[in-house]
Amino acid sequence: MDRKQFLSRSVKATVGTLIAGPLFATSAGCNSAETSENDDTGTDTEPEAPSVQVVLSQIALPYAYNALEPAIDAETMEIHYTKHHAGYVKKGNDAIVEGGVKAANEVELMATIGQYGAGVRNNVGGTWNHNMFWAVLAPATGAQPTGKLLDAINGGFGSMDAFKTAFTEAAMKRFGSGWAWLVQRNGKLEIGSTPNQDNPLMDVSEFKGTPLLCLDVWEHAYYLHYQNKRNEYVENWWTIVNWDDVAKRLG
Ligand code: MN3
Repeated sequence: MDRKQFLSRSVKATVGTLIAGPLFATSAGCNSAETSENDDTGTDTEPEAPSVQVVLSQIALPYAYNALEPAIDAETMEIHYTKHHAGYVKKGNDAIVEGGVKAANEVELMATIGQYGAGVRNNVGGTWNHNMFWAVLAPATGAQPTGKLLDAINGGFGSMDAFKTAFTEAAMKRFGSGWAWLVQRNGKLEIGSTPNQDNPLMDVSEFKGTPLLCLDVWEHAYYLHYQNKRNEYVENWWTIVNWDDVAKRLG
């Protein structure tokens, strides 16, 4: 097909993708030019399958920077959200373009992330993990898990206290930077941790499952207020877990 036809098809494919998937911003992939060169029958009018590329975005913080005090101080929250997290989003989008990533959304990308470089893995993970982290936190209310979530925790770990002990241990034992996770896998709850910005949705992760709760144990998440005392950070963090959000993630 000639260039004019190609451009026309690309625009149609892009519009179709945007209508079909409003939750994810998309753009036509550059590779379709190469695959289209030998496809000039001149008779087909169907648009080619859209070649989509995920665009990362940062969720709006669902509360004020100081809303999680005293567990997490406002300055830490602001730097964490506007510098660290925003940085992963920007670098992730750059890495996606440079790496020629082809995936319709972040979850699909993480399932195939092993085929891309460290820039994609670290920054896509950093984007997704923090978006989840903000969502599973909320100003302290004293609320505790109830209903189906509480049953699952009791069934998986024996008691709420035993669950918190095991999760805290995973957070404390993660050497260096990383994340602690509660996941659901094959109908069961499991606790584990991942290094750097890996997560349990990644094909390269040794610990896999559907994330229900996550805890950032990078020093940037707590060092300003807690310095080296990760244990105090984790202990206070329990007071700001948004159990309603965690319960919604339970399958
Ligand atoms: Mn972080």
